[in-house]
Amino acid sequence: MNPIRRAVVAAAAVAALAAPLLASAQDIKPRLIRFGYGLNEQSNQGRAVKFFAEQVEKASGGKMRVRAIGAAALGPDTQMQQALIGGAQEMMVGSTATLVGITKEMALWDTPFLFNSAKEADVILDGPIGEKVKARLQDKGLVGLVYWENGFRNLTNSKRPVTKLEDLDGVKLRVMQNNVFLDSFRSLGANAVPMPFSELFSALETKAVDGQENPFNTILSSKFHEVQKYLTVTNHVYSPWIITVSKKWWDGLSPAEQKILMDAARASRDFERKDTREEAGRALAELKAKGMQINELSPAEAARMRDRLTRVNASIGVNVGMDLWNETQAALTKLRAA
Ligand code: TF8
Repeated sequence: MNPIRRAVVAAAAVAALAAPLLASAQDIKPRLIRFGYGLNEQSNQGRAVKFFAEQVEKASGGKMRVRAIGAAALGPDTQMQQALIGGAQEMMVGSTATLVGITKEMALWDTPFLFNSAKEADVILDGPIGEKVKARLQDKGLVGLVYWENGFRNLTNSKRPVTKLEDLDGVKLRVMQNNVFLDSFRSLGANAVPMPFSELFSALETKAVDGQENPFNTILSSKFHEVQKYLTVTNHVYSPWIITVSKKWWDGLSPAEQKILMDAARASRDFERKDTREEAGRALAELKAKGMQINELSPAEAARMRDRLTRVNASIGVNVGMDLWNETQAALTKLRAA
């Protein structure tokens, strides 16, 4: 073999060896991912979006870049959802509760006292029932990747300590734009008003509303303690967040790119839940130190509230479908017996 021919053969051999590597590198194109969320950068949500962005950039060798846009700068959840459906935005994370207008099955997660613990939430959300509900987003133009923890929700207001049901009479309470929440708090006697989260702080500050309900983490990170005096530990519902992707955009990704996003989403879920639970563990003490007056409900009052709230359950079953409802109840019964 002459030297030139030898070099050509050697080069071909190298190329053949490198081929699979090259092919997979070509499967990952330069992409800019606009990832919107509603809380601020310093929140548990902001930290987890940052973690997700880092994972995606690392796994794609810097080709896929995530531009994290927090504090509802791209609009409240419902507006971002529409941008995803239309393909004007790639990704977001937000409450499942704001998706109910798009996918009615999401209302399952709004059921008061559905889960007794975060552990139960993890098992159901990450299991076949959570998958089934998530899959219903597909024909609406969205792809659901994973559930994160928003957390158990608690009540704050600026009027008076809520120690019994009657204390809620006439309290103007902001709720998420979701009928289960609206019905739940109306049935407790509050004057419930739906409002996007992005308008909440100033509504509390100007006393356009007296109160709201959210997990300890959010009460702290959104500085609601500056405009709310009283906090009642109610844990009335476990609220999930969900990462969603524009299906229009997702369908144009290669399997390698989709895998990078899915893997990063799973890793971010584990990071987020751990981080959120750690923060929730100390947030209550911090809120107290910042001047909030905190009370728990007596067992009798908690039972009265629970009774009122669970009256909405029958209508939730009808709305999400009795099969899904019964399957969930059966799974929880089994889980609690284990
Ligand atoms: C609410 C929710 C919000 C989240 C966030 C904007 O009260 O709990 O905190 O949906 O993603 O609106």
